[in-house]
Amino acid sequence: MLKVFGTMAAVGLMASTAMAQISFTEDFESYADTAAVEAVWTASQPGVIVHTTNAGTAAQGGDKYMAVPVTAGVLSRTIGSTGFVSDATPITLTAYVRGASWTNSRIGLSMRDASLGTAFYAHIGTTNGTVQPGGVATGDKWASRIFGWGNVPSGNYWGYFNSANRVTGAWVKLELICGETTVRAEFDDVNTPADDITGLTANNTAVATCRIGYGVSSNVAYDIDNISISGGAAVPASISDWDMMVD
Ligand SMILES: [Ca+2]
Ligand SMILES: [Ca+2]
Repeated sequence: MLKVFGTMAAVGLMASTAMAQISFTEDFESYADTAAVEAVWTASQPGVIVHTTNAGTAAQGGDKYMAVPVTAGVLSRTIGSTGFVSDATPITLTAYVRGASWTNSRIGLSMRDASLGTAFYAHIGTTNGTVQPGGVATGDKWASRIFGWGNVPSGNYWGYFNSANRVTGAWVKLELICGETTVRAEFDDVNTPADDITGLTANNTAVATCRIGYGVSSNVAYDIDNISISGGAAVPASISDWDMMVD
């Protein structure tokens, strides 16, 4: 059912050039159970990340979500369209997460290239690191990670949301607004400029997939819902064409 909706949305996009290149949302409301989710999403460990109904948690948009246990398993899928990040048309990556407790462990959501991240990805959630750039202890901050932009600090950059400490027992909104030269992190729709990543240069890889989880062992159980990836510029006819445009 969700796939049908996505097709209809794509038709709508084609009718309006002003709309975003990518318009992917997933609230898990249309699925009956975990097996139905896994007919759309690819589970590395089937049955482990569980479709969950818990009426009364609708504050973030619905009462169905995915419960992610302590696991190395992931759910991944294509997002139905592809696009490039640019400063004029950034791609916004959004997830709501909830956990009873948090530790420094790799969890969350990422948007990735067609091969699920070998050349490019952006991620929000938490990380197993304990020190942020500049040597400041992360304490209990949310984390972002970007990989594949030009001029990425250290080639593979972990950022931290400075605006708030991790929250337990409540849904929170994590957002990464990804342009060519600046990636902006927002917590519950509040932007703190200090945690933005600046000075980047163009990437040459299109966003085409997304993934829940990190594929490495995690010691945190959490819930995730209301995923969104939107924005982006049209993908050029070929990467070579794109190189000619930006050089
Ligand atoms: Ca939901
Ligand atoms: Ca920020």
